[in-house]
Amino acid sequence: MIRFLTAGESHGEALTTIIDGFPSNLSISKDYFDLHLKRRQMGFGRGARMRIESDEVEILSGLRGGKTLGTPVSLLIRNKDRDNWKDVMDAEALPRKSEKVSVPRPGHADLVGISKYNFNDIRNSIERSSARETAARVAACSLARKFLEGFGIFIGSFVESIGGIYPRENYFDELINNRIKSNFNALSILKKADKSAVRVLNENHEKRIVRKIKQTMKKGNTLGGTFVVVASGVPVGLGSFVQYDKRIDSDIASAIMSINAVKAVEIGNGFANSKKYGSEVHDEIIKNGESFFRTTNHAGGIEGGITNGLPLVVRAAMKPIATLISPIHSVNLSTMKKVDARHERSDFVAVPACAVIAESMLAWVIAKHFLLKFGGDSMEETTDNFNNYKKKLFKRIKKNFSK
Ligand code: EPS
Repeated sequence: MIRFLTAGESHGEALTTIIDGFPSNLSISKDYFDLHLKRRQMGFGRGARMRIESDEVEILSGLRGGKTLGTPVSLLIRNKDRDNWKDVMDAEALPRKSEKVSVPRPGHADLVGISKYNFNDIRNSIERSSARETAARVAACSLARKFLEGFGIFIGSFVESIGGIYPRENYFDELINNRIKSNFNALSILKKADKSAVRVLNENHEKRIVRKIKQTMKKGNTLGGTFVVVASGVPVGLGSFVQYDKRIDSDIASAIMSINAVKAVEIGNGFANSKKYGSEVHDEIIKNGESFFRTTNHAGGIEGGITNGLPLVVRAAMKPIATLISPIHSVNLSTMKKVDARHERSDFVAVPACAVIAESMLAWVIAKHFLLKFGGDSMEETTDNFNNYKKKLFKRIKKNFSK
């Protein structure tokens, strides 16, 4: 079973992660980790922090000569902004008195954090609840992503809407309803989206969104949005219906919902399907040479908690950033009087980054289930297990049901 933990405060020394359980002999380079860290930092509408940071990993353990050893991989990402926060964030010296934060921002973890952990300074909540932590996740999940690529499994994403601005073309519907080509590769979506300042799939849509973000920034407000994550090349049989916690769909929902500010996750055409007839919703089964195929993918690639060989299609919604320059009301905890919520430097929009983080989390979940089914101690053993299954799958079904 693979697992990872992250550690680190937003303005502390660094973020770290320990990743455990990957087989030996998986090739990966520092450049690969850094590429996805860079992709996470993209997107028009981010705050000044993204001009300070240029995230890269320092590989501390678990690799030798560019290959995994099967031992825990540990990675470190330094916070460049740390130099500006030395007095406030020192691990030992007490922060200056004036730095104490006492006005919680509605929608952030400020009030719930100080309530739960019995803090006398909201900064103690802000630091770890910050989405800065997701840089460590993207680094950890890059190992999963690289692992999957070796088996022809690719993951991409695009932003579908920001601030309620959708494209004229319904790309999500195209993925779900139109004939999916068996050689469909999610990397083409990733590459197209990465060319856009807001990770959308067409220029006109990008212009409309950028205009809206600019207007929103002028007003001191923030925006959320929706994005779609796709995984192609996923084999039949990952996940299970035998227990609630073995279903891959529940793992995906949990992993993506765990990303800061994500408030809804939908697999396939989840919400729209609920309004239709069963005959309009379920994806007909067609024999296609030595395999089965579907011409639609309303189920988003999962039936009964198990992958069905079609691309995984997941849509999620991110709420607007909680830190507002033109604030709404809150309470000053020092005076208990009504005040404007405090503003501190933040992003105006982070939906493009959120989509990249969701790609990473999806990679993690797929890799987890892949290794549960095919995992060996080395990449070679894992590959043999996978190839053997793939080669025999259709033949076994045929044999089992032949009279
Ligand atoms: C964040 C607030 C901002 C964001 C940060 C998440 O940071 P700061 O308070 O330093 O301006 O930029 O995101 C990142 C630093 C990052 O790497 O994604 C928050 O409150 O969640």
